[in-house]
Amino acid sequence: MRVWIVFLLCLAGKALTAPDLEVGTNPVQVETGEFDEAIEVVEDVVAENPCLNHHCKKGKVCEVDDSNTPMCVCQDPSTCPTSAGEFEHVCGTDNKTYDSSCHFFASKCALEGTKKGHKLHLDYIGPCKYIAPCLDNELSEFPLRMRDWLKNVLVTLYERDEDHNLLTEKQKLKVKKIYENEKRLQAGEHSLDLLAHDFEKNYNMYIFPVHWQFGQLDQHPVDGYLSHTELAPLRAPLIPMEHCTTRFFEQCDADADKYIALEEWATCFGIKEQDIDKDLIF
Ligand SMILES: *[C@@H]1O[C@H](CO)[C@@H](O)[C@H](O)[C@H]1NC(C)=O
Ligand SMILES: [Ca+2]
Ligand SMILES: [Ca+2]
Repeated sequence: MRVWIVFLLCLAGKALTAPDLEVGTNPVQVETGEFDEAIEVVEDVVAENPCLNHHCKKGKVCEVDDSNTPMCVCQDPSTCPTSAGEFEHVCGTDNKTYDSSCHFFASKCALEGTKKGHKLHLDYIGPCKYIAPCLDNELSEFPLRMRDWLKNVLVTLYERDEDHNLLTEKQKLKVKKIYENEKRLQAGEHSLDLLAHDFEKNYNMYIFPVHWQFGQLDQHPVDGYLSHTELAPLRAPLIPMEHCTTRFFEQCDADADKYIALEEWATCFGIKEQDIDKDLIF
């Protein structure tokens, strides 16, 4: 549970820059930008080195052609920084271990245009390992823990906020209500029975946290849908710890169009249809 909180604080991004946070060392070091495969920003600035302001997406590097025009070409994996240890390894959806995410994206780039390359994604952080199948009863436990965790993360961000701007003013108002509610289940190890009971009794406290997490992930682009890439910052560190992660998010995509819509997401977390509200994402 503690590890979950640590990496969500990283997801929230700015948290790590706050010097007095006791979040401990984070073994996964996930940044929200880490999995952005799709962003390619090109700026037209005349500079001495045309590559200076030419950004390439992950797996590519800038080179100039004969006419001094910058372009993005696949990075040679051997030019990736040598990884410092196992914790930098990543496992691809091909169940192959890559030395680092740099090696992974460079290898994926080399497959660009092929069906294999299209299907290849970064699956999780750490070397590939055996992941036990997720049983039905375990699958139903997953959202219980995750919801509780999301609520606790928001409360933690709220408590530590002061002037770190971890949350916007509007978000703070929402979390304040949860934080000040005396009936709130305090953070800690709770039995699944208690978590289920609390969800029933204090259902309203869970609505905002579920929406908030969706908004944190739905960034590239902000369109009310989560792509595989947008989900990756949450999924990738979670899979090695929670073996139901993959199955959970697969079944969240109820219409199997490869995107998780807000309605699908909220339903997955047990939010009732009438409480799903895109205006709660801000
Ligand atoms: C993936 O690779 C790991 C380690 O090599 C192995 O233990 C595991 O069984 C593999 N999983 C699948 C689904 O093939
Ligand atoms: Ca999106
Ligand atoms: Ca869908």
